[in-house]
Parts: sequence; C-alpha cells; structure tokens
Amino acid sequence: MTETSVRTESVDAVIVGAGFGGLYMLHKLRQMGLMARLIEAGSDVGGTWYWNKYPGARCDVESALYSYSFDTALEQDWEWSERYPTQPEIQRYLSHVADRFELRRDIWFDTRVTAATFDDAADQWTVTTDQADLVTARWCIMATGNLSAARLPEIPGLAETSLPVYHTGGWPEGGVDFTGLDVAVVGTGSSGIQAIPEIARQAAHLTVYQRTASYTVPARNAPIDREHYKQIKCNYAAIRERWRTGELMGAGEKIEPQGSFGRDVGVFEETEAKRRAEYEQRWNSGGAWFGGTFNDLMTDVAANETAADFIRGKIRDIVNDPQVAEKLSPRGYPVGAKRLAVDTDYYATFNRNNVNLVDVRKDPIERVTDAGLQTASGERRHDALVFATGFDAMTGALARITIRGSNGHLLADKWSAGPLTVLGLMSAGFPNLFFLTGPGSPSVLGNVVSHIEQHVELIADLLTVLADNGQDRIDAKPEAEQAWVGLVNSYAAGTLFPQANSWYLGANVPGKPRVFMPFVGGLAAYRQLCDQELANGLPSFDRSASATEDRSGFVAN
Ligand code: NA7
Repeated sequence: MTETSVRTESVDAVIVGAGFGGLYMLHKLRQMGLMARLIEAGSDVGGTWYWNKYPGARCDVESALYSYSFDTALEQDWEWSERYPTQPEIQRYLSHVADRFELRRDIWFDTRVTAATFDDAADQWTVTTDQADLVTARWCIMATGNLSAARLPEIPGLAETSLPVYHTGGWPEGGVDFTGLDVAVVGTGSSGIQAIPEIARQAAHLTVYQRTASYTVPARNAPIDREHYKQIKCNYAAIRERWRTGELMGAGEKIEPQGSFGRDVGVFEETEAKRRAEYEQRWNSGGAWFGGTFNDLMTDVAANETAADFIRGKIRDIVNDPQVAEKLSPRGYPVGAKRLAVDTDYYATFNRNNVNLVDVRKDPIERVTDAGLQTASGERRHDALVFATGFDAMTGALARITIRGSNGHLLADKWSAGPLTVLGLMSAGFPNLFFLTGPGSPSVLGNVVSHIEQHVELIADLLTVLADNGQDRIDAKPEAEQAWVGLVNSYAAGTLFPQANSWYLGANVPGKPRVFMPFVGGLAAYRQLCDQELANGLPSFDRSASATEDRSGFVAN
C-alpha cells in the first residue's frame, strides 16, 4: 500500500479507539474467530493515555488493579514499578499488550474515524476516515473513551494568540520545556492538580487560574511494595473477583486483606474523635480510598460536610498564606460529587514563591492576548498557556463522529437532550452499534479497566447468543432504553452526585444538556443486571437474522 492509497476493507467488526477497551475488544473478537479492524487517531496504542502526556500524568487507581485480568500469564509477567502508574508506564504496558497479542497488524494508526453509517438493507456499518478509507462491518464498536474529547474553553483571543497554547489532554509528544518561562495554567481538576506541582518546579513563574477549588487527597505514591505485590500476584484471581462483586471497591495501601474501600459505618454513628482518626488514617495512607471512610458520604449532606471540613482543615495546615488557603478551599458542593483528585504536593506548591493563584470567579478571564491573559483586574504576561480544562466527557468523542443509524437518523439528533442507551451499551435505532462503557454505564465512577473488561465480555456474550441463534442484527428496544435512563437518573437522584457542576452531568460544557450520565449503582450491581439480561434471553433487545432472510420473511435457524 502506498501512502496515498485508500484502504477499503470488509470485516466482521470495526472497532474505534486503541485504548484499554479497543485493544481487549480486538483480542476478544479474534479469539471468537472474527475478523476485526481497529482504527486509531493516535500514532500508537494507549487511548486517553496516549494523549495525556502532560507533566505529572498518573492514574489515580493503583497499578496492581489498573491492569487487565483476562490473561493470567500477562498479569504475572508484568511488573509495575510504583503504587500509582505514570502515563509513560501505562503506555509501555499497553504497548506490551499490543505486541504480546500481536494486535498491531489489525490496527490503522494516525487515522481518525469521521463517520459511521448503518445500511438497513445489508445490516452492516460503513465507517469512513479522514484518510478516505472505507470499512464495512456487521458490528461496530465504539471504544472511543469517556475522557478523550479534550476541550479548550471559548475565550476571546484564544484562537488568535501567538503564545504557545497546550491542553493537558493533547500534550505534545516529547514534552514541553518550561525552564525559565512564565507559565499560566487554567483549570484545577485532576489534570491541573497533577501538572501544577511539576510545572512549578520547572518554570520560572507559574500563575494558576482557578474557577472552582477541587477537593484533593494525597496519593502517597511510592515504589510498589514488592512483598505486597508478590502476595497480590499469588491471589490475583480472588482479589479481582472481590473487586468485581463489590466486596472490594477500591484499593487501599494494602489491597488485601485490609484494603476494603467502603467501611459500612455512617458518619454520625461514630464519635467526633473516632471520625477524625478514620479520616486522618486514610489521609495518611493516601489515595481515593479516602472517599470510602463512611458509607453515607455520598448520600447525606451533613455527613459529607464532615469530610469537606476535614480537607479544608488540611489545606489550612499545609498552605502558609491564610488567604491563599481560603481560595484553595472548596465550598458549595460535596466531596466526591466531582471525581476526588489524588495529588502529590498540590497544596504545598502554593507555598513556593514562584507560584500565585488567581480566582477567576472573582477576577474573570476576559481574553487571551499576545502577551498573556487579560482578566477583569488587568493583563498578566505569560510565555506559555496550559489549559487543564477537561473534556467533553462521555459523549464528546462520539459526537465528533457523524453516526447515522437506521433510516439515516443521526445519533447527535437522538441525543440532543442527553444520551439514551440500554445499559450504556446500545441506543435504539442504531443496530449492531456498541458503546464500550458508554453513557449510562458505571465505568467512569470506578476502576475503568475492570468495567472495560466486563463490557468487552458482555459484547462477546451477546455476539455468541446471536451466532447461536443464527442472528446478526441486534437493537435496543426504545421502552428498555427509557427504563434504563430512568433507572440511571433515579439512582443518581438518591445521591449527592448531581449537586456539583461536574462533567458527569455535562455541566462543564456550555450548552450541553444537563443529564447525569454514569450509572452510580456500582460495577457489582451493574454486572448483576447485565447477567440477568443474558440469563433472561436479552429482553431489552430486538434480535433478528440478516436483512435478506428477514425481509423475505424467512425465519432464522
Ligand atoms: P476536569 O475535572 O473537568 O477539570 C477541568 C478544570 O478546568 C476545572 O477546574 C474547571 O473548572 C476548569 N475550567 C474549565 N473551563 C474553564 C474556563 N473557561 N475558565 C477557567 N477554568 C475552567 O478535567 P481534568 O482533565 O482535570 O480531569 C478529568 C478527569 O480525568 C478526572 O475527573 C479524572 O477522572 C481523570 P470548573 O470546575 O468547571 O469550574
């Protein structure tokens, strides 16, 4: 094939995205004897971890659990080096997986899918790319990720500035050298919180533009405890199973045996002293484990406020200047309603004399100039602008592809008031199209790798049922979709999650419908519902044989 030749292919399945989801999906489909083509916009595997190469990028789930469980030899052979994996180490891991299972031969890199169109007559998808490629496939699997559509804010002058502009979610290969520069970072979510301490150490000066103060807890990252890791490896299957069934919902410093995430105790069932000791212990152990200190933190405002208050106390202890500490103190929304950030030296960074903090609620950014940022109080000069302003989460990557389902209907139109799915997996009117950990699934609220594995295996099970019944068309039932969306909403309404302007709600994107997208019931409950669906013969879906038999009235055998 020459560089300019257009690739045309007919396969059983087309997969979009070579992150954790797409890679395992490809491997799984191959194991099932299906031919698949995986299309990836990046130049290598990694998905969100390919693009998020910003300084300090690191996963907030512990290495030993942020990994595939589907292959025991892989699990045993791979050695993580730190408690929390860095972006480069995750990228190396996924690269190893791609090589180990010889996945690269079925991946087109540097190719962005632009459209996917369902052909009702043939019951198949046609996928086109920015390289003018054309792939037809019975099955189309969007492994496009939930945090992959990076967003720059709409600030006047941003498109025109001559200053270098970076987004954490699309960091240049090879990194950026900020030595000697005056840098601005806009955004203080998880990405900003990880990047800010690193940039502060390198740059001559750093100004942080904060709109909402985030709750963040120390990671206490360290080289992985070899002895403990060895024990995990001896017990991996049991630990993973406990994770999947909800008994073990997160990872503490010691994943097994005392790392159970959620203590089954309410905040006000304990004395103030005991409560404080529990928070203190988790703060000192590090990690998102803090969120499981009590069982009512996400359901009771007063309970949650005790955790918020504890974190604000820590900020006052760490940050020398009381006014800066106050600015950094989150208020007005519950801890955990936006994903709890996990940091290294974040608050202490504001004690450095080369770092200052601007509260853009009080002093809004008005425009980007060629010299820096103009806020209401005046212009600040910068040499480089870093936007850690997040993503059009959960639906953004899908919205960037023109997806036309049955009768030419656009997914964008169908989802104009918010995403509609059954199980976060399929949307009615878009037959044979699967969303891997799509909106309506619980994925982003937990360890996404576990969720991805469950979803890949669920899709494999669905395809097996179809094959066993001589069918090759599946579509979600509209009434099942209404029921699922209703369930997702009712679960969320019973918690404090909707009480923050988070990307879970689409609240970070101006004009995006405000709908709580993830299923908050957890992986264990979700898995049970999926298993029931399979056991009951897929009542939420319509299934049929291919168009020819279907339309001529033949019954599939
Ligand atoms: P987040 O968590 O969406 O954070 C984005 C940050 O950028 C947040 O502080 C936003 O403030 C801020 N932001 C967004 N737009 C603006 C404008 N226009 N002006 C000022 N500040 C702005 O994205 P991350 O990349 O940090 O993390 C995403 C997920 O990745 C995270 O939850 C983990 O799961 C990993 P806001 O809070 O909206 O006021």
